[in-house]
Amino acid sequence: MSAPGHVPALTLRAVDARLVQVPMRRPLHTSAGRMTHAPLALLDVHTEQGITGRSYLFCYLEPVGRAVLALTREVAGALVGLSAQPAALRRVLTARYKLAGVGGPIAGLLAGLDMACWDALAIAAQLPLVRLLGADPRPVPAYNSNGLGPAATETVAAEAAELAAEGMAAVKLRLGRTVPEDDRDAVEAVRRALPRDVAIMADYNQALDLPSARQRCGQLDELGLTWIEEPIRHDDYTGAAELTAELRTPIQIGENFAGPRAMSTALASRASDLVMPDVDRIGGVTGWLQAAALADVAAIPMSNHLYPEISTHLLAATPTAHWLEYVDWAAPVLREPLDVTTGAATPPDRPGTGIEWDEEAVARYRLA
Ligand code: SMN
Ligand code: MG
Repeated sequence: MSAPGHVPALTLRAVDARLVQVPMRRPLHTSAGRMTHAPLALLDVHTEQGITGRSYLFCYLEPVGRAVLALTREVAGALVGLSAQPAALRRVLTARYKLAGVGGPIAGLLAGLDMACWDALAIAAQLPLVRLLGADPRPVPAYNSNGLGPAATETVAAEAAELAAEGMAAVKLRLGRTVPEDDRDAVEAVRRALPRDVAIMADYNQALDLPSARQRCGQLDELGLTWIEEPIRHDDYTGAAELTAELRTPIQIGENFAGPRAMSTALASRASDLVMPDVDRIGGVTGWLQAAALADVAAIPMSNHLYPEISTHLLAATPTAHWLEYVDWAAPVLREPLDVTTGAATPPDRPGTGIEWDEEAVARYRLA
């Protein structure tokens, strides 16, 4: 083995993809639908140097997971013998998919391979990813984003109290009930059910049009929410900018930024007070670093969307890091799930991202 910090050149030997469907401990219920299982595509990038990098992609729907698998298996042969440096691989893949367009599952595949290659590089350097990125591990406050769908007020208040008792510094409620006052009641009930120092975020998942967003977000504006997320369609930056200017409560968007350019456009439109890119949709570790630079230049606090395991490394290396979104969906297939019981997440002191599969669990939940 070479000395820690020395990164040998890595060459791709094989790329494997598997699809698992993991039951969620608390189903995800949003204004856009209900999910009880998380379809995860697990990627393993093997190198000639004997190092394997790993990542997973949250695929939302089983058929999307199957599409990622088909794409990965189709391209795998062509990748053998190529450089595993993320920038080199990205050049090859963006050329290959230029006509098809790098979006949807193809963009996911590129991001997943980017994450796995960064993992392999960090393992080769015998450093946690955060250190390879030039930062020190540091705790970032974490909010519990499991559960808390738009259910009855008492149900939501009781679930919020349970989640807060797991040690988290904040929880996120999903809003978008038919009757606006029901959303407001839910926020107020959760506020009463939680200790003062536990923060509350709220997410509409794009449920509203601009006039109703004005009215409904206005009704919540005095309740001390940490942010209101995606009140309107994700790509209406002009409408979001109006809400951002009008409301006291910070507006949060970003899980749907398809790459750093989309985020740059949103920032130029002053669409939000806060951003929360998703490491898959923003373009892997490489896309995240570009997004982090944009957020730093614009002085905008930046959180993550999903993928808490790798995001804890990325946020520790993000100048304007804000909150870590924690969901436990991948935990059942991981050998060492992320520890967030202190209300904050610190990157684990292991080489790479720390993602390793619990193969018994993978076999149990495997679909393809
Ligand atoms: C969300 C939506 C869909 C899947 C996972 C999570 C939500 C969030 O918008 O921000 O957590
Ligand atoms: Mg959201």
